[in-house]
Amino acid sequence: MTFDIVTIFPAMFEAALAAGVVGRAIDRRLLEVVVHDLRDFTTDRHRSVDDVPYGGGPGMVMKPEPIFKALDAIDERRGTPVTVLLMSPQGKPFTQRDAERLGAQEHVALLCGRYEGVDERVRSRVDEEVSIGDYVLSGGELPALVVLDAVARHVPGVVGDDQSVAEDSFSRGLLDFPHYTRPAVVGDLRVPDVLLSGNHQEIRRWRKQQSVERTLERRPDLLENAALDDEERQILNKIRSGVRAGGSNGRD
Ligand code: 4HQ
Repeated sequence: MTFDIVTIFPAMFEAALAAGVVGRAIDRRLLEVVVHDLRDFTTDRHRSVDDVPYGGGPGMVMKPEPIFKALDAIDERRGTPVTVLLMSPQGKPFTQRDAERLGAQEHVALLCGRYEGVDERVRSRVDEEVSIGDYVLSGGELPALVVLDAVARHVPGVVGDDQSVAEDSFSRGLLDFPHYTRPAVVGDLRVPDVLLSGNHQEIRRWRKQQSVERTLERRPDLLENAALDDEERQILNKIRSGVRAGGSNGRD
């Protein structure tokens, strides 16, 4: 899969793309990521990427022609259709579903705006406008890295165990269960006995219980569309009817 990123701050991508799962996938040629400096597509002496807004008002707007030229160069390089995403707080909230869907595309381009945003006519070349959340950032670069990371994880081979990616609790609409590692006791904080019991049936059941309880407590909205298995459904029904599972003290 290929990603083309259009930005006025290419340096923001260097460390982020070299590290971890994504960095390794690039080394292994499972992903190709090209970062395009928008100023390379300007034609004026000052390499201007922004201008004053028509109609007046504060701030600056990103000029359309450098962006169109960058997208033309990307189309030319890729040869086959490129899905163009614009990072914007006005976009549709980006979800795990979107990450899964976009992971099946061959070529994705990510447009990163700065200032007050891009000239509205840029949207004629955009397939999807996506928001990573309801807060205002200084530019689309961090959102582009978020989207790239979440999408790349769905490209076969990028994450070691693609079974675990497909069955990731979040993909099914549940929050993750609590994790512990050694030592078993730190100060007065103990690892739950069940995890030390070696009873794998009980451990599986406890983790499901924790996932369902946490989701109900912290993100009940997720349960509307969750793909629960029979056991999880049963746990949820039990909690909702006021029955506590053995061992749980209801504190979390
Ligand atoms: N921005 N999700 C403003 C965001 C944003 C978000 C990107 C700031 C675009 C012009 N993008 N620029 N939240 O806040 O995607």
